[in-house]
Amino acid sequence: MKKLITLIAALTLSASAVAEVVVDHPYARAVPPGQTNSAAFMSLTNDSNDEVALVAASTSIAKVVELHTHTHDNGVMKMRQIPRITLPAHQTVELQPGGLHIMLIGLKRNLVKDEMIDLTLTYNDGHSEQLTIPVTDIMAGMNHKKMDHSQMNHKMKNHSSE
Ligand SMILES: [Cu+2]
Repeated sequence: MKKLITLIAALTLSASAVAEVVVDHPYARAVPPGQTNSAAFMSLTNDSNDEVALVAASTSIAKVVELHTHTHDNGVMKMRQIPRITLPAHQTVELQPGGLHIMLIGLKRNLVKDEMIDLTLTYNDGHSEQLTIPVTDIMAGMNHKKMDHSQMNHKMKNHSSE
């Protein structure tokens, strides 16, 4: 009995030594035939006391997977690759259209709405997590987001000139 308790204690310890990142509502964007790139989104919550960073991702359905962010350059939204997505302790970081995302480059086949694909996330402490995520059609949501952004900028400019 004592041995069993020791074993459970050891297992609990080793689990908490690994970064505790909770993945919520992950999904990949469905793409029409002929389009070779897509992206995956999710929210990542770091439940540990230490900062963790997502440093790599991979999937069997794309040749290359990169971590990306968006920047606004004179009203034009551009994507660029970043080496890591930092997850501060006890905070949630959203990967969403128009912001941080996991870029799936060189799709080996179409991504069809409601299918499931594999995605592996690797963190800076060396541990990785294998996910199975759904494919979702999000085109309408993206257009709405762009409109909201332009209205926000306009209002902010008016304020500063008052
Ligand atoms: Cu991208």
